[in-house]
Amino acid sequence: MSEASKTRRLRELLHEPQTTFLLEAHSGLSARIAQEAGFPAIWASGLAISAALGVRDANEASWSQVLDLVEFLCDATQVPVLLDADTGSGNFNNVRRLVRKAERAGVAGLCIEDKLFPKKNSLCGGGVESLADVDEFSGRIRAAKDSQTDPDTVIVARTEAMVVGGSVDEALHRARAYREAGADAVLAHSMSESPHEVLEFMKRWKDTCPVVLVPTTYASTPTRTLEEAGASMIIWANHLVRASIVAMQRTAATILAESSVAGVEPRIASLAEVFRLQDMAELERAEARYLPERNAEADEASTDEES
Ligand code: SPV
Ligand code: MG
Repeated sequence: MSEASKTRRLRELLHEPQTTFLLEAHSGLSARIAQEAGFPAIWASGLAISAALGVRDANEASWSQVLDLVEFLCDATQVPVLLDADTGSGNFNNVRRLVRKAERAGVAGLCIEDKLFPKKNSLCGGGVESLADVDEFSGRIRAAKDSQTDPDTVIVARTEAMVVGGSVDEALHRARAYREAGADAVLAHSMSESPHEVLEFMKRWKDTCPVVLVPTTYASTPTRTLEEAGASMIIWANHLVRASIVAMQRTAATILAESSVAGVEPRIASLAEVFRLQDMAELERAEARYLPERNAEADEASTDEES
């Protein structure tokens, strides 16, 4: 799918009557796995990407390092990628550059949150962070919309009001301002274990514009409840990286304990599966098409002549 059709597809998904589910990816490989599982779009999660890079989700990886990696996700898949663009890495001016570069990397949408650079992951505790001023953040959203070169690139404005202990009123006030600034959708984030505040948000928001939810802390809420509340998109934000952590920890411990890889073989992907996911078959077809045909007898003869 071309970059233009990916942006169009993400926009369509946002406006479809049914809820769309996005799964986190943090590498080309995990993006391909999410796509193969059937997810129609991918969340390029800041938490998962930084964890995979071995750094904290606190803008320790620079935005350009993140984009270099996200380009692999986009290249590896045909479904649209929604980039977790954190705060936009600064003020309106940084957002403008980020949006243009992200489009070139192949992302179909950017989600920008109303915190200040550098931010920390919303769920990690460790002190409440301050929110951006509403007007300043609205300027970031306006700048994002003015900078996109593809009219279909989706800009999601994420409010962290409820994450930092603010009220649903505050979240609604902010979301309305961001919508007026041009956001295509809003993400109402919450770190409550109960869906209560996001459900109240949804009820009062009505259908002003599409709403994206991230049910990580309220994961036990039936998905149906969030669908019925009108969520346009639901992001499962960190589950592939978490799955891979457990698999790698178990595998590493077993190999060390047994001083052998024999015991883990049946429980890990075969090399054939690795090659399939990398699409080695396509490279073989391309070699047959583009490399000069190799003639074994002629090769042998030339080796004889040389010796
Ligand atoms: C992420 O996946 O990086 C997110 C969602 O921003 S959360 O971790 O809930 O903040
Ligand atoms: Mg994030």
